[in-house]
Amino acid sequence: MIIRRAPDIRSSEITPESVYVNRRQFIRAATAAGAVGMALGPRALAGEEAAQSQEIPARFARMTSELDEPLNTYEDVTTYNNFYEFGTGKADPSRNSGAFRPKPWKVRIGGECNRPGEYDLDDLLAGVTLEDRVYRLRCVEAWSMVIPWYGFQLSTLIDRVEPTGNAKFVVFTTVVRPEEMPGQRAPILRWPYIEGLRMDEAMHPLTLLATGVYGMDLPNQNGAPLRLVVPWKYGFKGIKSIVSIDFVEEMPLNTWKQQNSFEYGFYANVNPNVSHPRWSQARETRLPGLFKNHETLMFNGYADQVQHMYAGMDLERWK
Ligand SMILES: Nc1nc2c(c(=O)[nH]1)N[C@H]1C(S)=C(S)[C@@H](COP(=O)(O)O)O[C@H]1N2
Ligand SMILES: [Mo]
Repeated sequence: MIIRRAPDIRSSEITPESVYVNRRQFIRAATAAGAVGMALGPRALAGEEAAQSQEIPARFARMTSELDEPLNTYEDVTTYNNFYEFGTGKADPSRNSGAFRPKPWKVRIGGECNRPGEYDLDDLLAGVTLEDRVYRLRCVEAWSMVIPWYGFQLSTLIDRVEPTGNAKFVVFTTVVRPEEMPGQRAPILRWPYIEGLRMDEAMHPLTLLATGVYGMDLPNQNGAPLRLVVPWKYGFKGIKSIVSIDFVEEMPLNTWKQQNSFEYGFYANVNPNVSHPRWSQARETRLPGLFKNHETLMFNGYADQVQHMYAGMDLERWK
């Protein structure tokens, strides 16, 4: 697979000018180390009009990553995407997702839990404190970014719906709307896209449900209105536009394992020592950049926080 930058699109063509200008101011300012993970209080999802005029909040002028690695720009994060429901090219999701309607939105919660049901996203978010979380995103294709997500811990939602003792895994499903998602009109993958986590992974404090990026609502191409972020796993675990969450006893068959079981299995933890069948995972291309300009870290740099969950597992076999 050839990894390259998105085609050269002028920023002014793809973002409202206010965002573009702010972003440039932000780039100039965002060099010093700053606060991460600050709680910001509940924030209602903006209406359609507001979404179009969203501006990068001023706090990002002070905020860089705790990792001492600069944040990728809003433009990077929103124009270089994998979201096959909108096409397989990196620019397809930003170009082809304009007709997608992420509001209103319902999430069905089911399986082994005491409070199953179909919830309005607004009700699920009521009383939840959204916060900024800066994480590295490492795609299995060996490119990476540093992204300031906006969201809340998945554990908060799981606690509310009270899984039973039989719940061993959580399964997430992406919406199916071929009318709004042109990629779904072709059998690129077997729709819907499905992902899963083991219960302890799902409850881990690093595991996020994101509703936004750069403090603003998620653009459609990034998985509006609700997507998963699991920073120590390859990006494909971060399922987008989630419509259902189910608690189950058996390990689910996630989309990429079903598609290419010889490549990665269920876990897909970032591991520089285990190569993809067609390329090494030892290094990565931190965008925007060329070639493999960055060393890939075990568990994407989160080993001290997550490796205990895999103690005793053969990471070569359980990849
Ligand atoms: N439903 C769905 N979720 C998805 C994908 C997809 O094609 N469909 N692509 C995955 C992959 S491979 C990556 S790297 C991340 C990219 O997230 P981003 O576009 O917000 O950077 O989304 C993941 N989630
Ligand atoms: Mo990916």
